[in-house]
Amino acid sequence: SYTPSKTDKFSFGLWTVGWQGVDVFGTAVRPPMDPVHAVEKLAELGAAAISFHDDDLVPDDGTRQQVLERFSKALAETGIVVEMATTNLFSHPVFKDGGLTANDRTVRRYALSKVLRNLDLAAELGASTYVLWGGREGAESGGSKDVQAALDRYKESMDLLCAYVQEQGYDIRFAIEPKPNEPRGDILLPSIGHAIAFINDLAHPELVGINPEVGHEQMAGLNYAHGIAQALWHGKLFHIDLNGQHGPRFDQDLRFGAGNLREAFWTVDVLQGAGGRPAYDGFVHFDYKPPRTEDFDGVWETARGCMRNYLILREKVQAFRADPEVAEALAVARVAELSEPTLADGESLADLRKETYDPAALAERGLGFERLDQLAMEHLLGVR
Ligand code: GLT
Ligand code: MN
Ligand code: MN
Ligand code: MN
Repeated sequence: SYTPSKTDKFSFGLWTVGWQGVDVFGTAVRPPMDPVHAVEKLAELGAAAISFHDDDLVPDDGTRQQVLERFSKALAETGIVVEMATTNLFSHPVFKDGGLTANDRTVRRYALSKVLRNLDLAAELGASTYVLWGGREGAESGGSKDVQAALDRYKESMDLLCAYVQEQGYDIRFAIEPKPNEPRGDILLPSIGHAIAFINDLAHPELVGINPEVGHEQMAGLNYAHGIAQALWHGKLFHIDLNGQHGPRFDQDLRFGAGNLREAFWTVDVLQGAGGRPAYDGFVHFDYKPPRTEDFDGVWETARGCMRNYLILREKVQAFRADPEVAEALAVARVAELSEPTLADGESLADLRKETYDPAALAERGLGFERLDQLAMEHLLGVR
């Protein structure tokens, strides 16, 4: 029953299962993976979609046509769709000071042309989301980057890209992916909140949302479930990158469910529409790295694990929400009361000011949050 099917809308980046294990301290531990093999294997495991960077799929102009033909054939044969695409603006040395916000204007022009080229391919392959992860947009030192100028240039690029998409009539929306640091010492748009604030100052805010990654928020010590709840509140959760992370440290990119399991539970709860809100209905995209210890069997084990953990947690969350004792604990905790406006219809501030309050009595009431949380814990631990 934890076997995924296409209706679960699971999606994987080509660069995830295809990660060769190159890290700061070591070389590749696995050979490159043929994108066609990735598509076939992911289809067999029950995924619905894939995503890619330009350089993952078409690293070489010489073989571009041939690669795209084989790839499209694999998509048609497996029914796997391309739901998202993105640009690699971080690997090549030319991007050592960033792409869209590099100090060097010629680098910025090259970066934008690279995005445009892959955006055309994304549209051709039917992607609905185009992600921008600004891994190299940032700095290691204070004087080297004029942050306000960098934000001007980031905005300039986003405005141009939005206008281009509209001109071409592409059915694509952009999703900015925040990250606090790594590979740059400090990255611009470091958190969900920074990114949303930035989007509100763009020329076409309706075309731009965010693609928050579990580990990236947790690297900054932030609560991912709260973060995506706020993104939903702003109507900005265009896409998600699910993975696992053990608190603030380097970006671990573990499979979903590993690392902070409790936050994974609340994440699925939010995505499923906690408290009767509309659920997230986009693709459930995994962005993780199969650890270097694994051979290809281990790689597919981690892909299976991401989906299986999501399905297990979905079942746990549903059981938690359907549990009558949880309903009672929620009532004691006054959770639904928070949806009641503080001022009733027709009331004015004068009405609440003239009321007499008994703060001492109000302060005496316990809220029973710990019992509620223990119930969640017991669902998660499988004893209820
Ligand atoms: C890279 C990064 C991810 C981004 C990808 C999109 S690439 O692996 O670590 O978090 O989502 O560019
Ligand atoms: Mn990451
Ligand atoms: Mn990511
Ligand atoms: Mn990543």
